[in-house]
Amino acid sequence: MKRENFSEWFNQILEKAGILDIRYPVKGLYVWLPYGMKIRECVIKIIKEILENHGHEEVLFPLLIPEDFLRKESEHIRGFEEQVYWVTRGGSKELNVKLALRPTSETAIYPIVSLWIKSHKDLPLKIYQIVNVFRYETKHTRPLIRLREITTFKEAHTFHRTFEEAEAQVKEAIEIYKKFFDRIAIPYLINKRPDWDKFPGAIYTIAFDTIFPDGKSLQIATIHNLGQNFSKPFNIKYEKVDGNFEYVYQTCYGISDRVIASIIAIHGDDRGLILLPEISPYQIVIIPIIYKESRQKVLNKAWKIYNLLKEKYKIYIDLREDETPGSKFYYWEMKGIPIRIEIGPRDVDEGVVTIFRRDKMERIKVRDEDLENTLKDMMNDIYKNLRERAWKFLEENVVRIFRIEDIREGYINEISLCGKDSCGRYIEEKTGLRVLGEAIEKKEDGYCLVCKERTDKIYRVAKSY
Ligand code: 5CA
Repeated sequence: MKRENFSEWFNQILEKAGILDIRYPVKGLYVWLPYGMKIRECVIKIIKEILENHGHEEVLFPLLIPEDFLRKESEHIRGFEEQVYWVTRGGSKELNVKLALRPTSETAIYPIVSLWIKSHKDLPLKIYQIVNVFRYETKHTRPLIRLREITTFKEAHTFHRTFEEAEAQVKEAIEIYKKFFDRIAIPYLINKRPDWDKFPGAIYTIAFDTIFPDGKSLQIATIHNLGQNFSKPFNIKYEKVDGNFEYVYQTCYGISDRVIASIIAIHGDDRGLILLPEISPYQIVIIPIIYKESRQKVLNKAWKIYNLLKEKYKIYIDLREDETPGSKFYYWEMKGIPIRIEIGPRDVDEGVVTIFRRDKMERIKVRDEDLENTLKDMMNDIYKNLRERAWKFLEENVVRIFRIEDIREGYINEISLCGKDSCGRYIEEKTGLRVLGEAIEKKEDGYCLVCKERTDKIYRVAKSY
Protein backbone atom coordinates (compact mmCIF):
# COMPACT_ATOMS: atom_id res chain seq x y z
CA MET A 1 0.00 0.00 0.00
CA LYS A 2 2.90 2.36 0.65
CA ARG A 3 3.82 2.11 -3.03
CA GLU A 4 0.35 2.03 -4.54
CA ASN A 5 -1.36 4.69 -2.48
CA PHE A 6 1.31 6.64 -0.75
CA SER A 7 -0.76 9.58 0.49
CA GLU A 8 -3.31 7.42 2.18
CA TRP A 9 -0.61 5.19 3.70
CA PHE A 10 1.24 8.23 4.99
CA ASN A 11 -1.79 9.84 6.64
CA GLN A 12 -2.80 6.54 8.21
CA ILE A 13 0.62 5.99 9.71
CA LEU A 14 0.68 9.47 11.21
CA GLU A 15 -2.50 8.62 13.05
CA LYS A 16 -1.92 4.95 13.87
CA ALA A 17 1.64 5.40 15.08
CA GLY A 18 0.62 8.40 17.17
CA ILE A 19 2.67 11.06 15.42
CA LEU A 20 0.14 13.70 14.40
CA ASP A 21 -3.55 14.30 14.82
CA ILE A 22 -4.49 15.64 11.42
CA ARG A 23 -8.01 16.73 12.36
CA TYR A 24 -7.20 20.28 13.47
CA PRO A 25 -9.78 22.52 11.81
CA VAL A 26 -7.36 24.97 10.17
CA LYS A 27 -5.93 23.97 6.80
CA GLY A 28 -2.22 23.11 6.86
CA LEU A 29 -1.99 23.05 10.68
CA TYR A 30 -1.69 19.83 12.64
CA VAL A 31 -1.29 18.59 16.21
CA TRP A 32 1.87 16.85 17.39
CA LEU A 33 1.13 13.81 19.59
CA PRO A 34 3.36 12.52 22.43
CA TYR A 35 5.05 9.77 20.39
CA GLY A 36 5.62 12.13 17.48
CA MET A 37 7.11 14.69 19.83
CA LYS A 38 9.60 12.11 21.10
CA ILE A 39 10.79 11.36 17.57
CA ARG A 40 10.94 15.08 16.84
CA GLU A 41 13.11 15.65 19.91
CA CYS A 42 15.56 12.96 18.78
CA VAL A 43 15.88 14.58 15.36
CA ILE A 44 16.33 18.06 16.82
CA LYS A 45 19.04 16.77 19.14
CA ILE A 46 21.06 15.48 16.19
CA ILE A 47 20.89 18.66 14.12
CA LYS A 48 21.70 20.81 17.15
CA GLU A 49 24.72 18.69 17.96
CA ILE A 50 26.04 18.94 14.41
CA LEU A 51 25.45 22.70 14.16
CA GLU A 52 27.08 23.36 17.52
CA ASN A 53 30.07 21.24 16.50
CA HIS A 54 30.39 23.49 13.47
CA GLY A 55 30.44 26.64 15.59
CA HIS A 56 26.80 27.76 15.38
CA GLU A 57 25.06 29.22 18.42
CA GLU A 58 21.36 29.07 19.14
CA VAL A 59 19.21 32.21 19.36
CA LEU A 60 15.49 32.91 19.51
CA PHE A 61 13.90 35.83 17.69
CA PRO A 62 10.26 36.95 17.88
CA LEU A 63 7.51 35.50 15.74
CA LEU A 64 6.14 38.89 14.68
CA ILE A 65 7.92 41.07 12.13
CA PRO A 66 7.02 44.75 11.59
CA GLU A 67 5.87 45.40 8.05
CA ASP A 68 8.66 47.88 7.25
CA PHE A 69 11.34 45.28 8.17
CA LEU A 70 9.70 42.64 6.02
CA ARG A 71 9.62 45.03 3.06
CA LYS A 72 13.26 46.16 3.23
CA GLU A 73 14.70 43.70 0.71
CA SER A 74 12.54 44.01 -2.39
CA GLU A 75 13.05 40.62 -4.03
CA HIS A 76 12.51 38.88 -0.73
CA ILE A 77 9.13 40.49 -0.12
CA ARG A 78 8.13 40.01 -3.74
CA GLY A 79 8.79 36.28 -3.29
CA PHE A 80 6.91 35.96 -0.02
CA GLU A 81 4.16 38.60 -0.42
CA GLU A 82 1.41 36.12 -1.19
CA GLN A 83 2.43 33.76 1.61
CA VAL A 84 2.38 36.12 4.56
CA TYR A 85 -0.19 36.03 7.34
CA TRP A 86 -0.75 39.45 8.88
CA VAL A 87 -1.64 40.54 12.38
CA THR A 88 -3.47 43.82 12.01
CA ARG A 89 -5.25 44.31 15.33
CA GLY A 90 -4.54 44.11 19.05
CA GLY A 91 -7.95 43.36 20.49
CA SER A 92 -10.29 45.77 18.76
CA LYS A 93 -7.57 48.38 18.15
CA GLU A 94 -6.02 48.61 14.68
CA LEU A 95 -2.22 48.40 14.91
CA ASN A 96 -0.24 51.36 13.61
CA VAL A 97 2.34 49.04 12.11
CA LYS A 98 1.06 45.77 10.68
CA LEU A 99 2.90 42.70 11.97
CA ALA A 100 3.73 39.68 9.85
CA LEU A 101 3.89 36.12 11.17
CA ARG A 102 7.43 35.23 10.09
CA PRO A 103 7.47 33.14 6.87
CA THR A 104 11.23 32.81 7.57
CA SER A 105 13.32 35.07 9.80
CA GLU A 106 15.83 37.05 7.73
CA THR A 107 13.95 40.30 8.20
CA ALA A 108 13.51 39.75 11.95
CA ILE A 109 17.13 38.78 12.56
CA TYR A 110 19.13 41.09 10.30
CA PRO A 111 18.13 44.50 11.71
CA ILE A 112 19.21 43.31 15.15
CA VAL A 113 22.41 41.66 13.98
CA SER A 114 23.30 44.97 12.32
CA LEU A 115 23.54 46.33 15.88
CA TRP A 116 25.77 43.45 17.00
CA ILE A 117 28.37 43.53 14.24
CA LYS A 118 30.89 46.35 14.50
CA SER A 119 34.27 45.11 13.43
CA HIS A 120 36.00 42.34 11.53
CA LYS A 121 36.60 40.78 14.96
CA ASP A 122 32.87 40.07 15.23
CA LEU A 123 33.01 37.89 12.11
CA PRO A 124 32.23 35.24 11.18
CA LEU A 125 29.00 35.01 13.13
CA LYS A 126 26.99 31.81 12.86
CA ILE A 127 23.60 31.55 14.55
CA TYR A 128 20.54 29.34 14.26
CA GLN A 129 17.09 28.94 15.69
CA ILE A 130 14.46 26.22 15.71
CA VAL A 131 11.03 27.79 15.52
CA ASN A 132 7.66 27.69 13.85
CA VAL A 133 7.05 29.79 10.75
CA PHE A 134 3.85 30.46 8.86
CA ARG A 135 3.38 30.35 5.10
CA TYR A 136 0.05 30.75 3.40
CA GLU A 137 0.74 27.93 0.92
CA THR A 138 -1.64 27.82 -1.99
CA LYS A 139 -0.57 24.41 -3.30
CA HIS A 140 -2.25 21.32 -1.81
CA THR A 141 -1.26 21.18 1.89
CA ARG A 142 -0.07 17.93 3.45
CA PRO A 143 0.96 16.97 6.99
CA LEU A 144 4.71 17.47 7.54
CA ILE A 145 5.27 18.00 3.81
CA ARG A 146 3.51 21.21 2.87
CA LEU A 147 2.47 23.03 6.00
CA ARG A 148 1.02 26.42 6.64
CA GLU A 149 2.52 26.32 10.10
CA ILE A 150 5.95 24.75 9.77
CA THR A 151 6.54 23.73 13.37
CA THR A 152 10.12 22.54 13.17
CA PHE A 153 11.90 25.11 11.07
CA LYS A 154 15.63 25.05 11.69
CA GLU A 155 17.19 28.12 10.12
CA ALA A 156 20.85 29.05 10.28
CA HIS A 157 22.16 32.51 9.40
CA THR A 158 25.83 33.32 8.91
CA PHE A 159 27.75 36.57 8.44
CA HIS A 160 31.19 36.89 6.84
CA ARG A 161 33.89 39.35 5.85
CA THR A 162 34.22 38.35 2.20
CA PHE A 163 32.37 36.68 -0.63
CA GLU A 164 34.94 33.86 -0.54
CA GLU A 165 34.18 33.21 3.11
CA ALA A 166 30.48 33.05 2.36
CA GLU A 167 31.23 30.61 -0.46
CA ALA A 168 33.23 28.48 1.96
CA GLN A 169 30.28 28.60 4.35
CA VAL A 170 27.97 27.27 1.64
CA LYS A 171 30.37 24.32 1.31
CA GLU A 172 30.38 23.82 5.07
CA ALA A 173 26.57 23.89 5.09
CA ILE A 174 26.56 21.17 2.43
CA GLU A 175 28.84 19.10 4.67
CA ILE A 176 26.58 19.77 7.67
CA TYR A 177 23.51 18.53 5.86
CA LYS A 178 25.33 15.53 4.43
CA LYS A 179 26.33 14.54 7.96
CA PHE A 180 22.80 15.10 9.18
CA PHE A 181 21.05 13.14 6.44
CA ASP A 182 23.64 10.36 6.61
CA ARG A 183 23.07 10.08 10.33
CA ILE A 184 19.31 9.67 9.83
CA ALA A 185 19.83 7.44 6.77
CA ILE A 186 17.97 9.66 4.33
CA PRO A 187 19.39 9.58 0.79
CA TYR A 188 19.73 12.79 -1.17
CA LEU A 189 20.79 14.42 -4.40
CA ILE A 190 22.31 17.89 -4.30
CA ASN A 191 21.13 20.32 -6.94
CA LYS A 192 21.80 23.94 -7.72
CA ARG A 193 18.36 25.37 -8.34
CA PRO A 194 17.72 27.19 -11.61
CA ASP A 195 17.64 30.97 -11.28
CA TRP A 196 13.87 31.18 -11.46
CA ASP A 197 13.53 28.84 -8.49
CA LYS A 198 16.05 30.31 -6.08
CA PHE A 199 15.18 31.68 -2.64
CA PRO A 200 13.79 35.22 -2.92
CA GLY A 201 16.73 37.53 -2.29
CA ALA A 202 19.49 34.94 -2.77
CA ILE A 203 22.28 34.96 -5.35
CA TYR A 204 21.81 31.23 -5.71
CA THR A 205 20.24 28.28 -3.91
CA ILE A 206 21.53 24.78 -3.41
CA ALA A 207 18.99 22.14 -2.47
CA PHE A 208 18.99 18.62 -1.09
CA ASP A 209 16.28 16.58 -2.79
CA THR A 210 15.18 13.10 -1.86
CA ILE A 211 12.72 10.77 -3.55
CA PHE A 212 9.49 9.55 -2.01
CA PRO A 213 7.94 6.09 -2.47
CA ASP A 214 5.56 7.51 -5.09
CA GLY A 215 8.51 8.62 -7.22
CA LYS A 216 8.10 12.33 -6.49
CA SER A 217 11.04 14.37 -5.34
CA LEU A 218 10.95 16.38 -2.13
CA GLN A 219 13.18 19.31 -1.25
CA ILE A 220 14.45 18.52 2.23
CA ALA A 221 17.07 21.24 2.77
CA THR A 222 18.18 24.44 1.12
CA ILE A 223 21.31 26.54 1.36
CA HIS A 224 21.34 30.08 0.08
CA ASN A 225 24.22 32.37 -0.71
CA LEU A 226 22.79 35.82 0.00
CA GLY A 227 25.88 37.81 -0.95
CA GLN A 228 25.32 41.42 0.17
CA ASN A 229 21.68 41.44 -0.96
CA PHE A 230 20.41 41.70 2.60
CA SER A 231 23.34 43.38 4.32
CA LYS A 232 22.91 46.49 2.17
CA PRO A 233 19.22 47.22 2.90
CA PHE A 234 19.66 46.11 6.52
CA ASN A 235 22.88 48.07 6.87
CA ILE A 236 25.00 45.26 8.32
CA LYS A 237 28.48 46.75 8.08
CA TYR A 238 31.81 46.01 9.71
CA GLU A 239 35.03 47.90 10.09
CA LYS A 240 37.83 46.24 8.16
CA VAL A 241 41.42 45.87 9.35
CA ASP A 242 42.33 48.92 7.23
CA GLY A 243 39.65 51.06 8.88
CA ASN A 244 37.25 51.12 5.93
CA PHE A 245 33.70 49.84 6.27
CA GLU A 246 32.16 47.07 4.23
CA TYR A 247 28.83 45.30 4.10
CA VAL A 248 28.96 41.69 5.32
CA TYR A 249 28.42 38.66 3.10
CA GLN A 250 25.75 36.23 4.22
CA THR A 251 24.39 32.75 3.87
CA CYS A 252 21.35 31.04 5.34
CA TYR A 253 20.16 27.47 5.28
CA GLY A 254 17.25 25.52 6.57
CA ILE A 255 15.39 22.28 7.09
CA SER A 256 11.86 21.59 8.29
CA ASP A 257 9.29 18.99 9.34
CA ARG A 258 9.94 17.45 5.93
CA VAL A 259 12.90 15.69 7.53
CA ILE A 260 10.49 13.76 9.74
CA ALA A 261 8.18 13.15 6.80
CA SER A 262 11.14 11.58 5.00
CA ILE A 263 12.02 9.30 7.89
CA ILE A 264 8.45 8.03 7.98
CA ALA A 265 8.00 7.73 4.23
CA ILE A 266 11.37 6.34 3.25
CA HIS A 267 12.03 3.85 6.04
CA GLY A 268 8.48 2.76 6.86
CA ASP A 269 6.58 -0.18 5.37
CA ASP A 270 3.04 -1.52 5.23
CA ARG A 271 3.19 -2.50 8.90
CA GLY A 272 4.04 1.01 9.99
CA LEU A 273 7.08 2.99 11.04
CA ILE A 274 10.61 1.66 10.99
CA LEU A 275 12.84 3.80 13.15
CA LEU A 276 16.58 4.00 13.41
CA PRO A 277 17.84 3.30 16.92
CA GLU A 278 19.01 6.90 17.31
CA ILE A 279 15.64 8.36 16.39
CA SER A 280 13.39 5.86 18.11
CA PRO A 281 11.78 6.94 21.42
CA TYR A 282 12.60 3.42 22.63
CA GLN A 283 15.32 1.33 21.08
CA ILE A 284 14.17 -1.88 22.71
CA VAL A 285 10.81 -3.02 24.00
CA ILE A 286 10.65 -6.06 26.27
CA ILE A 287 7.52 -8.14 26.06
CA PRO A 288 7.14 -10.77 28.76
CA ILE A 289 4.85 -13.58 27.60
CA ILE A 290 2.79 -14.17 30.68
CA TYR A 291 0.92 -17.31 31.68
CA LYS A 292 -0.52 -17.79 35.16
CA GLU A 293 1.75 -20.52 36.45
CA SER A 294 5.05 -19.10 35.08
CA ARG A 295 4.18 -15.43 35.61
CA GLN A 296 6.73 -14.72 38.30
CA LYS A 297 9.75 -16.33 36.70
CA VAL A 298 9.08 -14.60 33.36
CA LEU A 299 8.67 -11.22 35.02
CA ASN A 300 11.83 -11.74 37.07
CA LYS A 301 13.83 -12.38 33.96
CA ALA A 302 12.23 -9.48 32.09
CA TRP A 303 13.17 -7.06 34.87
CA LYS A 304 16.65 -8.52 35.12
CA ILE A 305 17.22 -7.84 31.42
CA TYR A 306 15.63 -4.44 31.72
CA ASN A 307 18.04 -3.51 34.51
CA LEU A 308 20.97 -4.92 32.61
CA LEU A 309 20.24 -2.82 29.51
CA LYS A 310 18.66 0.36 30.84
CA GLU A 311 21.91 2.30 31.16
CA LYS A 312 22.86 1.63 27.55
CA TYR A 313 19.55 1.82 25.72
CA LYS A 314 16.27 3.65 25.75
CA ILE A 315 14.19 0.69 26.82
CA TYR A 316 10.57 0.03 27.67
CA ILE A 317 8.97 -2.95 29.31
CA ASP A 318 5.40 -3.58 28.25
CA LEU A 319 3.61 -4.99 31.30
CA ARG A 320 0.04 -4.51 30.12
CA GLU A 321 -1.94 -7.58 31.09
CA ASP A 322 -5.10 -6.72 29.23
CA GLU A 323 -3.37 -7.09 25.84
CA THR A 324 -2.23 -10.33 24.23
CA PRO A 325 1.44 -10.69 23.25
CA GLY A 326 0.31 -10.77 19.62
CA SER A 327 -1.41 -7.40 19.84
CA LYS A 328 1.61 -5.94 21.63
CA PHE A 329 3.86 -7.17 18.85
CA TYR A 330 1.62 -5.50 16.29
CA TYR A 331 1.47 -2.30 18.32
CA TRP A 332 5.24 -1.87 18.66
CA GLU A 333 5.82 -2.88 15.05
CA MET A 334 3.48 -0.09 14.00
CA LYS A 335 5.48 2.31 16.18
CA GLY A 336 8.70 1.21 14.49
CA ILE A 337 10.66 0.10 17.58
CA PRO A 338 13.92 -1.32 16.19
CA ILE A 339 14.25 -4.31 18.52
CA ARG A 340 11.82 -6.32 20.60
CA ILE A 341 12.86 -8.85 23.19
CA GLU A 342 10.29 -11.56 23.86
CA ILE A 343 10.61 -13.62 27.01
CA GLY A 344 8.43 -16.71 27.47
CA PRO A 345 8.52 -19.44 30.14
CA ARG A 346 10.52 -21.78 27.94
CA ASP A 347 13.10 -19.09 27.27
CA VAL A 348 13.64 -18.78 31.01
CA ASP A 349 14.19 -22.54 31.34
CA GLU A 350 16.57 -22.65 28.38
CA GLY A 351 18.58 -19.52 29.31
CA VAL A 352 17.72 -17.72 26.09
CA VAL A 353 15.61 -14.81 24.85
CA THR A 354 13.93 -14.20 21.52
CA ILE A 355 15.00 -11.08 19.68
CA PHE A 356 12.99 -9.58 16.86
CA ARG A 357 14.26 -6.84 14.58
CA ARG A 358 11.74 -4.60 12.92
CA ASP A 359 13.65 -3.61 9.78
CA LYS A 360 14.09 -7.18 8.56
CA MET A 361 11.11 -8.70 10.44
CA GLU A 362 13.48 -11.43 11.66
CA ARG A 363 13.35 -13.42 14.89
CA ILE A 364 16.33 -15.13 16.48
CA LYS A 365 17.05 -16.89 19.75
CA VAL A 366 20.06 -15.66 21.67
CA ARG A 367 21.73 -17.12 24.73
CA ASP A 368 21.51 -14.85 27.75
CA GLU A 369 25.27 -14.41 27.94
CA ASP A 370 25.44 -13.31 24.27
CA LEU A 371 22.59 -10.82 24.56
CA GLU A 372 24.57 -7.60 25.03
CA ASN A 373 26.98 -8.23 22.19
CA THR A 374 24.21 -9.33 19.86
CA LEU A 375 22.21 -6.18 20.57
CA LYS A 376 25.18 -3.93 19.97
CA ASP A 377 25.92 -5.51 16.60
CA MET A 378 22.27 -5.52 15.68
CA MET A 379 21.80 -1.81 16.39
CA ASN A 380 24.67 -1.01 14.03
CA ASP A 381 23.38 -3.41 11.44
CA ILE A 382 19.89 -1.86 11.53
CA TYR A 383 21.38 1.53 10.75
CA LYS A 384 23.45 0.06 7.95
CA ASN A 385 20.57 -1.88 6.48
CA LEU A 386 18.13 1.04 6.52
CA ARG A 387 20.69 3.33 4.99
CA GLU A 388 21.59 0.90 2.23
CA ARG A 389 17.96 0.15 1.49
CA ALA A 390 17.06 3.83 1.27
CA TRP A 391 20.00 4.68 -1.01
CA LYS A 392 19.24 1.68 -3.20
CA PHE A 393 15.69 2.90 -3.70
CA LEU A 394 16.91 6.34 -4.65
CA GLU A 395 19.54 5.03 -7.04
CA GLU A 396 17.06 2.70 -8.72
CA ASN A 397 14.83 5.65 -9.39
CA VAL A 398 17.40 7.89 -11.01
CA VAL A 399 17.50 7.43 -14.78
CA ARG A 400 19.90 8.84 -17.36
CA ILE A 401 17.86 10.17 -20.27
CA PHE A 402 19.04 11.19 -23.76
CA ARG A 403 15.82 12.28 -25.47
CA ILE A 404 13.18 14.71 -24.24
CA GLU A 405 10.39 12.29 -25.10
CA ASP A 406 11.93 9.67 -22.78
CA ILE A 407 11.74 11.87 -19.68
CA ARG A 408 9.46 10.07 -17.27
CA GLU A 409 7.29 10.99 -14.33
CA GLY A 410 7.93 8.87 -11.22
CA TYR A 411 11.70 9.05 -11.64
CA ILE A 412 14.47 11.53 -11.23
CA ASN A 413 15.62 12.09 -14.80
CA GLU A 414 19.20 13.14 -15.43
CA ILE A 415 19.71 15.01 -18.68
CA SER A 416 22.34 17.16 -20.37
CA LEU A 417 21.35 20.83 -20.39
CA CYS A 418 23.43 23.90 -21.12
CA GLY A 419 22.12 25.90 -18.16
CA LYS A 420 20.33 28.69 -20.03
CA ASP A 421 16.99 29.53 -18.39
CA SER A 422 15.20 29.26 -21.73
CA CYS A 423 16.30 25.63 -22.22
CA GLY A 424 15.26 24.68 -18.67
CA ARG A 425 11.89 26.37 -19.06
CA TYR A 426 11.36 24.55 -22.34
CA ILE A 427 11.88 21.22 -20.57
CA GLU A 428 9.38 22.15 -17.85
CA GLU A 429 6.79 23.16 -20.40
CA LYS A 430 7.29 20.09 -22.57
CA THR A 431 7.25 17.55 -19.75
CA GLY A 432 5.09 19.15 -17.04
CA LEU A 433 7.86 18.21 -14.59
CA ARG A 434 10.16 20.41 -12.58
CA VAL A 435 13.79 21.17 -13.30
CA LEU A 436 15.40 20.55 -9.90
CA GLY A 437 18.62 22.09 -11.09
CA GLU A 438 22.19 21.24 -11.88
CA ALA A 439 23.78 18.23 -10.19
CA ILE A 440 26.64 19.77 -8.25
CA GLU A 441 28.63 16.58 -7.86
CA LYS A 442 28.28 15.12 -11.33
CA LYS A 443 29.48 16.12 -14.77
CA GLU A 444 29.33 14.35 -18.11
CA ASP A 445 30.17 15.48 -21.64
CA GLY A 446 27.17 15.78 -23.90
CA TYR A 447 24.87 18.12 -25.79
CA CYS A 448 22.05 20.24 -24.39
CA LEU A 449 18.82 18.34 -25.10
CA VAL A 450 17.16 21.59 -26.16
CA CYS A 451 19.66 23.86 -27.96
CA LYS A 452 22.24 21.12 -28.77
CA GLU A 453 25.13 23.21 -27.46
CA ARG A 454 28.02 21.27 -25.99
CA THR A 455 27.83 20.98 -22.20
CA ASP A 456 29.14 18.89 -19.34
CA LYS A 457 26.30 19.88 -17.05
CA ILE A 458 23.81 17.32 -15.79
CA TYR A 459 20.39 18.59 -14.80
CA ARG A 460 17.80 16.69 -12.80
CA VAL A 461 14.13 16.74 -13.72
CA ALA A 462 11.27 15.20 -11.72
CA LYS A 463 7.74 15.55 -10.58
CA SER A 464 8.09 17.14 -7.21
CA TYR A 465 6.05 17.91 -4.12
N1 5CA B 1 15.51 31.30 5.23
C1 5CA B 1 15.80 30.26 4.29
C2 5CA B 1 16.78 29.29 4.87
S1 5CA B 1 16.20 28.68 6.38
C3 5CA B 1 14.50 29.60 3.87
O1 5CA B 1 13.43 29.94 4.34
N2 5CA B 1 14.62 28.66 2.96
S2 5CA B 1 13.39 27.86 2.32
O2 5CA B 1 12.30 28.72 2.01
O3 5CA B 1 13.94 27.11 1.23
O4 5CA B 1 12.90 26.88 3.42
C4 5CA B 1 13.78 25.96 4.01
C5 5CA B 1 13.26 24.55 3.90
O5 5CA B 1 11.99 24.44 4.54
C6 5CA B 1 12.99 24.08 2.48
O6 5CA B 1 14.15 23.55 1.89
C7 5CA B 1 11.95 23.01 2.68
O7 5CA B 1 12.59 21.76 2.96
C8 5CA B 1 11.21 23.46 3.92
N3 5CA B 1 9.89 24.01 3.61
C9 5CA B 1 9.61 25.11 2.87
N4 5CA B 1 8.28 25.34 2.84
C10 5CA B 1 7.70 24.35 3.56
C11 5CA B 1 6.34 24.03 3.91
N5 5CA B 1 5.32 24.78 3.50
N6 5CA B 1 6.11 22.93 4.68
C12 5CA B 1 7.16 22.18 5.12
N7 5CA B 1 8.43 22.44 4.82
C13 5CA B 1 8.72 23.51 4.06
